Amino acid sequence: MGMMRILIADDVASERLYLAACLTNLGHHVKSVSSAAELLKCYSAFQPDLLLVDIEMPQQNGIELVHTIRHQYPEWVPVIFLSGINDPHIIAKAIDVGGDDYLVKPVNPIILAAKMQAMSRIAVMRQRLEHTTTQLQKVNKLLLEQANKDPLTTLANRRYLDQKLTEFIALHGRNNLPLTIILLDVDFFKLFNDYQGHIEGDNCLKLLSSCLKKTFNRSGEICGRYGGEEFIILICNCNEKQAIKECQRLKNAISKLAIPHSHSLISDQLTVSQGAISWVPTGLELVEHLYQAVDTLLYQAKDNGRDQFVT
Ligand code: GH3
Ligand code: MG
Ligand code: MG
Ligand code: MG
Ligand code: MG
Repeated sequence: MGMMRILIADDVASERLYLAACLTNLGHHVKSVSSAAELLKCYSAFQPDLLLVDIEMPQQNGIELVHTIRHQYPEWVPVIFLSGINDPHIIAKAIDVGGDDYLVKPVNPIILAAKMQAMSRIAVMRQRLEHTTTQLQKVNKLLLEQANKDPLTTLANRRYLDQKLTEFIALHGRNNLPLTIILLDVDFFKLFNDYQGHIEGDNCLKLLSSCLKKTFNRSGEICGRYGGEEFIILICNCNEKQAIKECQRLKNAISKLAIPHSHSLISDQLTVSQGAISWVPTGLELVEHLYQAVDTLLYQAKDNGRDQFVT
């Protein structure tokens, strides 16, 4: 059995001395006080693993004291009541306010030692449970982050985009606000990979992603990786006129990156094509249909010669 920090409250000095002696003998660290008020005063600083509380004390009695503690401190510390009264109703009441056990005085030292063992066992199990819960919460948080993130670019992934788009459709539908979806596809990226290699290709996607993140970092703007070398930007409260500006802004930002592309058929640096749709949702739109619509515009941009956008 491990050492416990035990806090005793009893108004009778001889009782305190007797209990303290028994518990110190068992190897515990003991502090004793003579009233409820005193116990409350040193409670936080002492950080007890166990409370031994006398029921009959002047001013605040033990039951009231434990009632206060159970309401004031969220973390559970085991409480054993001590009393000269062997009355079933008082025992029931003591357990009801949050006591874990009840010993009738005079306390037999062998029984006291056995009770300490039981309490220490429960305390250990409780610590393990708390530890496990904390670990699970951490894992949960990590998994949730991973579930929504594309590992290569650390942008939002398709799953998160779908979820946000569904949310935005409902929200904009309700508020009669325009929503914009931009779909971006890198031009001649297969040729980029073929001539500069896949590693360079990956680096290029990372560069593009951080550029997207910087370009669309205001609230109500979300960019994510739709798949492969295709990215989506969702812009809240954005109509077609504004969407044209956003597409132009993105085109400029990517042109400023000036990523060399030795085998592009239209430029000596990396370019992208974009399709964008802007509309006021009814709230009933299906994500799949919207992607199809914006994809059609993207392919018009490709057909028209790439390095441009179609809205
Ligand atoms: P287009 O202008 O018509 O879009 O031509 P494209 O070559 O970009 O189009 P295509 O769809 O034929 O090729 C896309 C390429 O993107 C093919 C694929 O190897 C590459 N790609 C997709 N995902 C990744 C990735 O994670 N890393 C790298 N390096 N390449 C990728
Ligand atoms: Mg007393
Ligand atoms: Mg593509
Ligand atoms: Mg492409
Ligand atoms: Mg293609």
